[in-house]
Amino acid sequence: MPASSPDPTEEPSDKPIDWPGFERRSLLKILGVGTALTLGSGVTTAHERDEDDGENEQSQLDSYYGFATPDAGEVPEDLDPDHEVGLHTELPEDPQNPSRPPFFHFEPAGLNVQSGDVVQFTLQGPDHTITAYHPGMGFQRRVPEGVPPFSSPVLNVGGAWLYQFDEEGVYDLYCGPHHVLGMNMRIVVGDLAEEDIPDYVDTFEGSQDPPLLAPFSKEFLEHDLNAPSEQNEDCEWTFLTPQEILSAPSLDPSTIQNQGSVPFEAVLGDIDRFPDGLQAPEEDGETAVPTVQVRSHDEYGDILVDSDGMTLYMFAQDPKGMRESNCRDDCADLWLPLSVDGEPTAGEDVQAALDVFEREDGETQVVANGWPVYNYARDEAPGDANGQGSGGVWWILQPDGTPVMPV
Ligand SMILES: [Cu+2]
Repeated sequence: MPASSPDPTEEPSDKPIDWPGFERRSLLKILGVGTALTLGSGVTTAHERDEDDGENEQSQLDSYYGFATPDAGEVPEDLDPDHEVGLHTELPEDPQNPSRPPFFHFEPAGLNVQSGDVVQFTLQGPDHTITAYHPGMGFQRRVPEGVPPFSSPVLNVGGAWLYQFDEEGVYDLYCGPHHVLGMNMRIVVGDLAEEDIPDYVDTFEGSQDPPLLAPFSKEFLEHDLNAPSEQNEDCEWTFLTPQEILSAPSLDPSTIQNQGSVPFEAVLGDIDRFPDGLQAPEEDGETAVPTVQVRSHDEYGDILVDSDGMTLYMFAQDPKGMRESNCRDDCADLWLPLSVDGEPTAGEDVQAALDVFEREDGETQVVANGWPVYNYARDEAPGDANGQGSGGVWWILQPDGTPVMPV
């Protein structure tokens, strides 16, 4: 083989690439990760190549596209972010029966940085972007004059996006996929005097020319998604909106400057609909009524009742302490074994030791003082003890679990 021929084992990627500011390893990594990211980061370098002489080590941070990586652990060292913001997806505790909407949010939701600072946005949940409100994006400008319509690509979980904030002023940002669900944040760049704080128009109508660039009007966001209506009258909650987030007092630019950083929780605290913030509202179940409690009966004094206050009975033909029941089938239709999920709990003044066992029919049955306990189907309300003494074998119980029998 002639010495002048190219080495066939040489990979094409070993050719020198004359793009400034990129470690070759990072560049190759990025070029290999798919269309969306290549669009973001690839255009980054192409764009910067035109404007940058290559001296600036932060030239990887394009003013339109920033710098994206699928792995936050692989952020090039020379980018050295000054701040970090998380992008979160917080589902409600029980998504099948949600007590609040899913919260898609930035953390913190408000941040004060200095001109030239680099902010790293790190994805804790999937499918987010970091995008500026800008006519170029179909919205009215909510970033300083001269700032381009910047945006990250859509990012994966664990990915990161870095952007350098140069121009002083107030930057309102949104996540593309979750914009209409109120995924917004505000970054204040610099120490702004009161008169330098812009008063952004409180709409999200975007450019009116052409009107098609108004995808989400104030009316749509405030009314159709949020206002109580016939469609959502049964809902216990409606989604957050950009208005609610960005007009929250805790995201006032001077508040952000005073505090440096404002957590999402504080923003939620400003929104009346979510007084519990990120916490799920307290369920009644958390102060659950005990399985067995003591109730005062007019005739018999203190007796054991269930969590609804209904009288409990023991069956004299059950073997005490054997964790088994001799009341089956028809008997169990009239004398209802008290069942429980998990362990039975005792109310105040209950002295009987409680236990639970599995019946032959597979149900659980609570035991008090060694006696399996039952409700009586012909008791209708708390205080009824219609089964007392029935057949000479059914007896109500004292707080210590001793049967109440005639002397
Ligand atoms: Cu998002």
